[in-house]
Amino acid sequence: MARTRTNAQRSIDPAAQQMLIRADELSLSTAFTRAEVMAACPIGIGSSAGICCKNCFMGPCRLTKDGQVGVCGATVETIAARNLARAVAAGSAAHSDHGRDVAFTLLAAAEGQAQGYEVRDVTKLMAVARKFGIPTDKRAVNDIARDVANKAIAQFGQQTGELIYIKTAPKKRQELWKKYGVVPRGIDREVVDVLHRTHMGDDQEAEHILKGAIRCALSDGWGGSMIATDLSDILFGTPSPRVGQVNLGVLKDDEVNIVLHGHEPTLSEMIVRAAGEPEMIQYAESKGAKGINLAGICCTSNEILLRQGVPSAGNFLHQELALLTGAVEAMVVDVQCIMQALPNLADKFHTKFITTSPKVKIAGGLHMEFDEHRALDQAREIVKVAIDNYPNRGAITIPDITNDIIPGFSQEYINYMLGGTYRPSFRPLNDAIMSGRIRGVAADVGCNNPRATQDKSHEFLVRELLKNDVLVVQTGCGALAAAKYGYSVGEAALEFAGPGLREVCEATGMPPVLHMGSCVDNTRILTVLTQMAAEGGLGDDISDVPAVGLAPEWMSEKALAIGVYAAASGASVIFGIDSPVGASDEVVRIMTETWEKALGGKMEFVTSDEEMLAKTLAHIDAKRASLGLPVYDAAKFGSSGDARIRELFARPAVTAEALYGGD
Ligand code: SF4
Ligand code: MSK
Repeated sequence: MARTRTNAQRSIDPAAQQMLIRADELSLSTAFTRAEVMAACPIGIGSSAGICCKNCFMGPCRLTKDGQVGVCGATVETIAARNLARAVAAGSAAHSDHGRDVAFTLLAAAEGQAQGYEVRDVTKLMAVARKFGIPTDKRAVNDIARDVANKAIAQFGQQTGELIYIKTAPKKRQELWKKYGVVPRGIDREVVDVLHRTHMGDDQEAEHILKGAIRCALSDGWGGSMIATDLSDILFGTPSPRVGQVNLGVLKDDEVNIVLHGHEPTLSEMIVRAAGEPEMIQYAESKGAKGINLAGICCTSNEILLRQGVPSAGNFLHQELALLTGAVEAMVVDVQCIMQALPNLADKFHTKFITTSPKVKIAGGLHMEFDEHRALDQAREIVKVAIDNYPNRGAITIPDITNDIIPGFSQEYINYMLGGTYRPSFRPLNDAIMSGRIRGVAADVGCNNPRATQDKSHEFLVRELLKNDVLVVQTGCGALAAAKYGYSVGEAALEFAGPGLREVCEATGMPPVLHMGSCVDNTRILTVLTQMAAEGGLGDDISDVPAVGLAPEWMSEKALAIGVYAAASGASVIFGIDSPVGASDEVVRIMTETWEKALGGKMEFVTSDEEMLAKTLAHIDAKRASLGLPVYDAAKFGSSGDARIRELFARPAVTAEALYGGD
């Protein structure tokens, strides 16, 4: 297999590099090597080299020259906008369908039909019920939960009006959405609308097509994904910080290793429960193992890491690397981001590759279809398959590398952390930004992409942002990336943060990087930005807050949906890798200038990490200036807090003689 990059160019993660050496020894391919053999098609991407349309069978049409049009006459602008809109619809559909499944599980739990599930967070249930306009007074918890679930389910099929969560956005934002004509009516409707308008012979004006994409993306961010986050919190508990571990070293050489991969927390929560049962542990011991060890990959990992403390074996590009250890008895997958290469690779070892979603079957995998009505029994069956497989284990190679992470910064916890139970509030955060201790906020989120060096952009941006006193919030695989390099613990403030940010972290005890959850939990960031705007001092809309969204290593259509809803919510959004709309200057202009004028947010694609950083800081500083806040000054803060105490203690010890004289 042609090697075009060294392992250090493939990943900056030493654990990944070790496993890539192992893959070479065993002559096994991975996404890292396949990305080198399978050169990206510049026209397929939609870069400046050209663009391709496959929307009808008069084509496919490949437009590579100035002024060229497709057989139907479609222009580069139309095709670029249509391709992006279709990707946004697919991404929104995936997120939102996840939310739908969680809503049905909540309904089944409320009706006593879902084995093992119950309302674990009554406070959150009440808060969501209030948002949904559902009465709570003197009502049984399960009655309220049933109404909440039914109302959430109805959001998918709603045809007219607007989604409930739209009302939770800042007032000014709601007006902007109305004026621009992008208020989502129903979740499924907006996905269908985009698929319809982008069919051959329909919408053929770039800005208008992109309005459809915005409305669809908003139905994800302020609809399906928000339902997924809120209802998961109700069922499994609202996250709060706990110590966890990340990277391949979390796999155990003497225990049954079960790796949980995908996105939905429903079955994985039951597997966590089943694996902790004494009978299961005894059964594992009877097979010669010391116990049962669970580990996650991707966003299923984020879900069970932040609620159950289950360690993470890593982010997106670790899915194959985990199997290469030879130490995984079973990899259990649900939905999204699951590479088809996995069952073949599992076959080279003793690993059982188990698919569980009614929507996801992968040739070569063992399909054990999830049914929420008997989820706990199913979880036990899956755990048993893994245990039975332990004696079949061959040679193993587990990199001895892990890092601590403190996940679990839900919007509720951040509120509590800053103000305490007496006065939960975003005031201290707003004050810190207004004074300049914190320069602004950046969300570093999204995937890995084997076309780039794994984690390199995430690590660079997080490190440099912290140095520049920018508070970083994270979700998805970006969150797991930063944790691998030691950024997601309290101590990171002392080591990496600029002086002002460090002072705030010392005062509040928060890490300078806040892990807020999985991909659907980007909605937590929307909520936090809304609450910051409501708190006062940072304008009255999300677009006023000095904040930027970054997805430097994105690869999925879901990432595009997130980027579009964040931009439409008023954020400045910067994606790395390559631009899927680079073929059309007009579409680039619409997504930056037109969107910024209409909605206060924009979305751009930038390939250089340094440029992403420079643009982020420039945007934050520009927002500070328009709010009339003091110009950020790195030298102004940093002489209080623990740093000051350490400085004092570093002085020569004060002796009794010096204090009281010689007598
Ligand atoms: Fe070609 Fe138009 Fe058909 Fe697209 S819709 S494939 S541009 S003919
Ligand atoms: S899992 S969408 S690779 S972040 Fe959410 Fe990671 Fe991207 Fe999948």
